[in-house]
Amino acid sequence: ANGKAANSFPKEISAKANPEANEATEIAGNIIYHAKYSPHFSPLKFGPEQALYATAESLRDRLIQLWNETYVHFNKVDPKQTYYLSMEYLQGRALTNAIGNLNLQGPYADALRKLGYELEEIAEQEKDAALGNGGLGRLASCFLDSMATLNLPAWGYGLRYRHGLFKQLITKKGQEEIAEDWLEKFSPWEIVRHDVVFPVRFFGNVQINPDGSRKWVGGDVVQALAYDVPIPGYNTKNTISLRLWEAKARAEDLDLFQFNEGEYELAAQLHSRAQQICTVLYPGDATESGKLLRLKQQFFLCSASLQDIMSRFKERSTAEGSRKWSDFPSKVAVQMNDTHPTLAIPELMRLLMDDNGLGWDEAWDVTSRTVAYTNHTVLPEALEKWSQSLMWKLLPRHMEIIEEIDKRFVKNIRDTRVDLEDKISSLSILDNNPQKPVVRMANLCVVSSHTVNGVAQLHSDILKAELFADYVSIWPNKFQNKTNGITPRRWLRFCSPELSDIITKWLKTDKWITDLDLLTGLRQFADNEELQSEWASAKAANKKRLAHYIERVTGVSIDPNSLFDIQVKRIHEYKRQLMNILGVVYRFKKLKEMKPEERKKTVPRTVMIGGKAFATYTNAKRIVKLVNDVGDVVNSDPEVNEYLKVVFVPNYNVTVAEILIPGSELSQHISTAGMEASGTSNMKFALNGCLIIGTLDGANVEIREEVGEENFFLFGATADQVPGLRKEREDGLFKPDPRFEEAKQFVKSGVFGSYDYGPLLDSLEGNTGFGRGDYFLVGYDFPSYMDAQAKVDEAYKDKKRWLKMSILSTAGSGKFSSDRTIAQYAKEIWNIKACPVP
Ligand code: GPQ
Repeated sequence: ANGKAANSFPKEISAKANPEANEATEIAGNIIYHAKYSPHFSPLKFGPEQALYATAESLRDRLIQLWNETYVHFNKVDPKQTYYLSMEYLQGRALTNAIGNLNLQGPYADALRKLGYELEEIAEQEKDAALGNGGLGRLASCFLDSMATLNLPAWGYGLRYRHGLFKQLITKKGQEEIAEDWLEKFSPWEIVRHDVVFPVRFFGNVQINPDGSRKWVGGDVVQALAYDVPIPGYNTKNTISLRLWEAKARAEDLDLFQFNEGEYELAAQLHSRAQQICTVLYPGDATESGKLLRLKQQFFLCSASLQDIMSRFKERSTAEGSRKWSDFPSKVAVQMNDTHPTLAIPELMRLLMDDNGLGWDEAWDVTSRTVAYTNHTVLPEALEKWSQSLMWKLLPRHMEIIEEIDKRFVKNIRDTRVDLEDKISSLSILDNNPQKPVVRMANLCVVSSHTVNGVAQLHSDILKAELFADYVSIWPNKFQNKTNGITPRRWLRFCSPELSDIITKWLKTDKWITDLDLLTGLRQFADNEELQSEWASAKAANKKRLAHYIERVTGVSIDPNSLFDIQVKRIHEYKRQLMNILGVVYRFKKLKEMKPEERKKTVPRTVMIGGKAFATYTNAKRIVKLVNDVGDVVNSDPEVNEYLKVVFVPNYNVTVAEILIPGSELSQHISTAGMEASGTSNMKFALNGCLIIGTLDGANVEIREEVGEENFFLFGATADQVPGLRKEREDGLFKPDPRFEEAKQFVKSGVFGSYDYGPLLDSLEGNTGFGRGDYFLVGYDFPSYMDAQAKVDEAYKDKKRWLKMSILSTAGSGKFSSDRTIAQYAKEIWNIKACPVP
């Protein structure tokens, strides 16, 4: 609080009674109204937390108004509408974003000041909505922002997990996970729709009716209840919806008889089973019960969403008169975010046939013209395969339908493509391997969708050349690329207002916020000294803010004049945080060996690494531990710590990203080529004038093309070299670089403590014993990585050159707006048009 009236309840402000009433006064009055009449806390107190909820509710009033207007307008125009089905959304905080999208920063800041608070301070009270794991979930959230901003008739569907992504604690043991609870108090952003409830069945059996039709009966029925999160577009009235389903048992599912017998757990069995469905994001699926729960979640999302979509279609049909199911694909597009919502396919078939009386051919035609699939990975372990027996148990009718889809597909290939005979076993949906019969979800998606897309050009090319090559020969026009994007509102305008204002000043317009290609207009000023000095001071301010944050959360003080080098993303061996930290270890060793006057000539660096490791991913956790151990030793070394600091940034999430990215100067996107489908943080960093050191992987390829190769620190093997290099390695032909050996040896020597890094380092060795023979080619790429790092140091010494590269990086980032991505989906996959609220 700014020392004024904070914490005690302010006097009521009435806009009417005040002749000087302006927007800020009105907002302040509204905030107080909510604090008083939508109370969530004991009366009389108005601390920062009370202020946050009341402020959010005052905004929610506006959002509900806009949401209603949008809904009424869509209903009236009845355009074709897209439904984005995703098991994950990484929304982050909503307050600053909503205020910014509605362009109310000034009035809200003034209003809160009247009440004794700074807007930033209030915004910081909000918890992240972390209903996702990483890139895939954040992409879905950026897409929603763009859909609303482009006035597209589109909605998101997801699950209302009680516990989102775990909170990461760093202790002596390394990473520890604790449950996060974004709904601990409540979320001011969701609106429960008590009238939107659908039954979702699990288990049971298939009943065959006298007329031969089939019906799924019995089993457990759980209610899906809708919660809507309003998604405002930027500078438009259009406000769309993220509809999150919550699982609820019915009252009659509580067995009162058993309860009165004292059998409380038994009595509430169905209640607790229903409750489990939305309890946690991505439950561990190593066990059978974990697998079952995850499959239930997936089906729950698909069934509830499709029932909702179909009932809206029917409602609008009645309004219009007669409309047939064959019109469904001209009114509805369903996008599946990876294979997680694949069950939408058999569920739509089932609802059309069993509940609405369509025949197979008609239902298939409707379904396959409605659904499209986005692939986000080529890693075999991430391609979903569900056990057939589990599926038969949980979803018997869907398994019948999947078998029939597969049977017809295989017959069609046999009849028309003799050349593919020996490919049938890999093309088919069911893998009937007697050891472990499974359903291959990606195959079901490809066979059933009208369009399949990858998420960066290189990734889409690999999909066509490898993973889906034989399908391409069957359906050459089914496959597309849609390079990912990020919303420039959250990832530049709101997270770095300083840099945004400079851009607006030099471009003489703020239109770049919705037309990001305008950033190319900065190129002509890249050498301009005035711009460079403004640019440098905005960066310096962001670096200072970042340094404060790091000091606050880790206790490590870092030098804002050092080069800020950041790698933040999920911890995964293919992303190669291990290469980064081994590079740091080598740098540390060399600094130790230098004479003091030699050290003075080096470029001081602060290396920040952050990210969460999946709870059961042992090697990823060892990497987290190593980064922390290296940091402890380096940061407390009086000879070296002026020139090198190493910080593990705990609990990386959307909000932390909003602090790190604006303050970054170099960021690392160093995955083994061919393994990162796209990456999206690379785009956020580049947009914020941060230079990239990276491989030719995912969207790095396109970023380098856009910003210019002289502004990108490239190294490493290319995707097409990787298989050959792995083979060479297996054949014992790999000669390790001495720097690589030295770095590993240094870790083994115990300088960084007594933790046993043996198993982690062994994963980088040959093809026998431990590990996978350096499957990720850390050893192969290490020397070129170190050479590229040396070039970074050289470039940083020349401040003007670095600033120019930084400006050109931002100037070349226009392509990576999610507005561009979504406009392409709308035109080339969904066939939908903007529907702006007048
Ligand atoms: N991605 Cl399959 C995820 O974050 N989770 C997943 O389950 C899968 C993919 C990422 C992918 O690794 C990144 O390269 C992409 O940039 C991101 O999806 C969005 O497409």
